[in-house]
Amino acid sequence: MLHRQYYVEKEKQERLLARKNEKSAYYNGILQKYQYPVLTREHIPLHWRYDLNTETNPYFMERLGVNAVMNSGAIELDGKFYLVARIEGNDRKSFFGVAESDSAIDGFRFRDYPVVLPDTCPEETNVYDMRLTKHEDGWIYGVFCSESKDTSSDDLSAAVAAAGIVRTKDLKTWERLDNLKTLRSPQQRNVVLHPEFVNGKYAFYTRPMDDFIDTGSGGGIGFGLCDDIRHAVIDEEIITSRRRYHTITEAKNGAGAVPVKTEKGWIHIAHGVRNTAAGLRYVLYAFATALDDPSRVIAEPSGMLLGPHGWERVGDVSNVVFTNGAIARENGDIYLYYAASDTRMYVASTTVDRLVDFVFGTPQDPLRSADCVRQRCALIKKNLEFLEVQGE
Ligand code: M1P
Repeated sequence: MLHRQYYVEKEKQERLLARKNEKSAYYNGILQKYQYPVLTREHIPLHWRYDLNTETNPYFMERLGVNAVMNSGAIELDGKFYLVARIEGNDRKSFFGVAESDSAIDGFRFRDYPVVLPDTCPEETNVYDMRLTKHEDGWIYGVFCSESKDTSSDDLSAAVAAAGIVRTKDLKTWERLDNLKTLRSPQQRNVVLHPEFVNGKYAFYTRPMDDFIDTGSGGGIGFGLCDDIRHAVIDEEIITSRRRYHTITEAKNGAGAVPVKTEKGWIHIAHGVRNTAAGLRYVLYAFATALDDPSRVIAEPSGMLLGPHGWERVGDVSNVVFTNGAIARENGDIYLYYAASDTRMYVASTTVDRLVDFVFGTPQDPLRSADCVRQRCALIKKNLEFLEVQGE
């Protein structure tokens, strides 16, 4: 027999899953944010969390609770929208779950089981943040962070981050490949596989780092090539989008969604991190690289594309927005999935045309207040003159 509370919780969840998303009042002309999260811990099926049998769970307690649903890879397959979410259990361990919907902005439902990755790395303690790349070789690759304890250190929390790689055709059966080896960087996180071959090789955006948290000497988002995806080894990483003093990327940055191919270049949406008195602040930013050389930055608009606002600022790791998935549709629509404060998932929409206009039409960061105010005054002057001409 099922507990009566099961029906109460089930009804609540069905109401949540059926709720239509609405455009938020937030406006910047670049992105349309949506009001409600697309995935939260409340979206996790009840049978993943409760023991439904009243004999073994007479009080209908959550036995294996879920703390957060965040950083999700995203992909469209045969007209359906899929998010491969990072689900963090109450035990702090993360794992992946596939949620699907007929709509890009709401209605996401998890499948009956989470993703069961081939357990090929006995030292691996935690996995998270999968980026999904539909590669021109015909496979869908998932690149994620594979975290292990740093056994060379006496510090209990010392860890090593590496990039794990899986591939699939249907998001159901996953083949695990060797973790990426970067010969010159001891740690890796935020690794993204480029969707096309570059000079006949697989190309990765990397994030060279000396340490688990601090990037140390890592100068920004890296780029490297490898011959064999099943045993991926990158010798040289060159830096694409650089970290810079007194910018949104000063502390660190990292590749986010798989780059979107446009007529003018590859558009990247990444995260930038800076330090504040309240801790690290994560925002999203965009830049473009050349079609014939996806490592060469050709446009870098000033500042952030999206920052944590309102309730997005509040969560387990507050003041964070983070993306590792966007869906660029054939009709030019783009859906950017982002997590707020490492707790829940939101979506914002835009189009290729708007993103290209933002990336190529927005001025660069002049890097100094004096130059920034000159830049702003030039805009104000132009606008005031224009308003006068318009008779306003
Ligand atoms: O807590 C914010 C984010 O921190 C990490 O990103 P980065 O490696 O750039 O610091 C990631 O662990 C990410 O999962 C998390 O959202």
